[in-house]
Order: sequence, then structure tokens, then C-alpha cells
Amino acid sequence: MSTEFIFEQLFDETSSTLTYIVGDAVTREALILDPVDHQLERDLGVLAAHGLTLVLALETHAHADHITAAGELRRRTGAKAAAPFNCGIDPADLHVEDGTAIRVGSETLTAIETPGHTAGSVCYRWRDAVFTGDTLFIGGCGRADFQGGDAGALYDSIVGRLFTLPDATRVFPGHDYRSHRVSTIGAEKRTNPRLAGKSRDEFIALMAALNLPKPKLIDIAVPANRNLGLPHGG
Ligand SMILES: N[C@@H](CCC(=O)N[C@@H](CS)C(=O)NCC(=O)O)C(=O)O
Ligand SMILES: [Fe+2]
Repeated sequence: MSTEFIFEQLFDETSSTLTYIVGDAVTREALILDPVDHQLERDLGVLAAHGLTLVLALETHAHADHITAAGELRRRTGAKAAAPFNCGIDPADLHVEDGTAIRVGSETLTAIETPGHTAGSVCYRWRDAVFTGDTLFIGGCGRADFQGGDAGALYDSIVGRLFTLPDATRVFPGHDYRSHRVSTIGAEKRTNPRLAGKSRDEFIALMAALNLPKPKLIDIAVPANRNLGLPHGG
């Protein structure tokens, strides 16, 4: 593994989505994780500013609240698209499963299947960090009430998979609704109000009582995202 890498965390105000770019500073190849449709030009600009060639657009899950730019980035740049196997994103070039190693130059991301927010949700471990998608947020977690979501499975994914990573592992979530940007596994174990000191049953009860309104875009976004954000037939 080269020690030289490029890393960018980018925020979309409209959907509170965090998008990430990971690049190899030597080969200048890069991937983008969870890109948002209307941030396409921003993201191409960031890649160009670093002199990076996009080789992969990667998803943590089929999003319910915004549309991915993965398909359009593939069309514009020739990058491949990768998505979790269980998300129904059929046109992806690569379907990610537990343990799948995603290589970009000499950087490697390793997939961890973390069902719960959706049935197919995946997190990605990279160096001393983990990209947690909507499985684990800073001081919160994704909801579990649609797309095969399951609060018990979410608890098992967070506690059984993410919380068994080293405490110093940095946590980069897929959304943040309160201006947080990075945490650690150790800090989330100690202080995340959804999880710290909570039993599995208490977590399930807490999630069942959230009663959140459904995301405004869900009926448009989920079918679009299963087609990498492109219009069907497009
Ligand atoms: N108000 C937002 C809600 C977005 C939403 O529900 N986001 C999901 C992730 S796709 C979530 O897990 N939110 C957690 C929460 O709101 O506590 C919208 O309409 O888009
Ligand atoms: Fe989500």
C-alpha cells in the first residue's frame, strides 16, 4: 500500500449527504462513495483539481432521500459502478458482498455487510477508517422502517460488526444532520444515545417509537437509484 493518498469529504446541504473521494496519489486513480446527482459538477471539479481519474462510483445502499450520480458519472467518465449485492441495483458493474475488496490504485476498501437500515446496506473499511453509510451516524443511526429495514438486524450490524473494529477507527457517516463530520468507533460505543448502554430489545423499542415521516423523495429515489440514478431505459 502506498502511503500517499488523497481524501475528500464533501457535503450536500439539500440531503445532508456526505460524499467521499479516495484516491491514490501516485497512480491518480480515485473512487467516489455515495455521490449525489446535483453535485456532479462539484465532484468532477474536485477530481480535476486533484488531477484524479475516476475509476469507480461506489454505493453504500439504494438511497431513499436523494438520487445518486453514479450512473451519470459512469457515463461521463467511463468509471465503473459498484453497489451492494442485496440492494437490487442491477446495472452496477460490480456487486459487492461481505469481504469484497475494492481496489483503486494501491488503496483498498473492504466491504462489511451491515443489513438493518436497508436489507442490502454495506459499510466499507479503509485504512484506519470506516465509511458507515446510513448504518451508523455520529450520535445516531439510520432509520430501519423501509426497504427491508430491520432494527434488530441494524443493532447486530452496529454492535456485532462495527463496534468490533478497533476503538480508534475513524467513523465517516453517509449523512449528518447536525454538523458533525468524523467520530471514532470508541466514541460512538461510549456516547451514541441510540446504542450506549442499550440492550438489543431497548434499541428495537426506541427505533419503533421514532415515527419519522417518510423521506420526501422515496418513491422517486429508490427506483431511480436501483438504476444508478438514471431514468429507466436510460
Ligand atoms: N427529511 C428527510 C428524511 C431523510 C431520511 O429519512 N433519511 C434516512 C436516511 S435515507 C434516515 O435514516 N434518517 C435518520 C433520521 O432522520 O433520524 C427527507 O425527507 O429526505
Ligand atoms: Fe439511506
